[in-house]
Amino acid sequence: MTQLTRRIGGAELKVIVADITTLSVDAIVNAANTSLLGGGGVDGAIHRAAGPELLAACRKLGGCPTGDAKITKGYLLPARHVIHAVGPVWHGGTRGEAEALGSCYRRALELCGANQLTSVAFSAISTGVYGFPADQAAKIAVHATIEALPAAPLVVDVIFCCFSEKSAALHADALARYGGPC
Ligand code: AR6
Repeated sequence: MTQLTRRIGGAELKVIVADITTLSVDAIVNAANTSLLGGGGVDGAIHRAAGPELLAACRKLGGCPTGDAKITKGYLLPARHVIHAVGPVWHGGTRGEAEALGSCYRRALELCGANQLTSVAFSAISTGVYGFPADQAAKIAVHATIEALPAAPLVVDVIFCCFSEKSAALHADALARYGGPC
């Protein structure tokens, strides 16, 4: 179910509640860890749905630093690519967590631009096991994504794919308020 849609420049941004592994988009953005070798949460779900070729491709990438992202094919997923972003572990907010989280969204869009992608769906990076407060993370996700849209000029569809109504409400609120008073 779509919670909110907003057009910004040439792109339509949407907040939905869904299992990201079911989305037919050019790329889904995974919440990975620095090893890129899989794990639980959305990462586990993506690897299960993509099949073992995804892990084989990830092994060749040599890991990924926090705040950065790397791209693979989507294999058995309906999505054509997976962008593996590594969010920060929450340590209270004083260790550059906000900057690292924003960087994940920016790097993911840069990869969309470099690969001529037109549609991308983000998971709510760092808001599960990594413990980033969901309200702050939603604002960072929306702001960093909108500010990085010029890096991906062909992207016309951006989806914030939330796994709960609560997460979707936070993203919808951040998206609705963007550009307005905070
Ligand atoms: N579709 C969409 N969102 C999902 C799905 C799904 N199928 N499953 C979970 N979520 P998390 P993190 C949401 O813990 O906090 C892994 O083990 C979930 O509700 O997956 O960045 C990695 O390997 C939450 O809102 O990622 C890392 O070690 C969001 O996805 C570590 O967890 C992110 O939760 C990364 O932790």
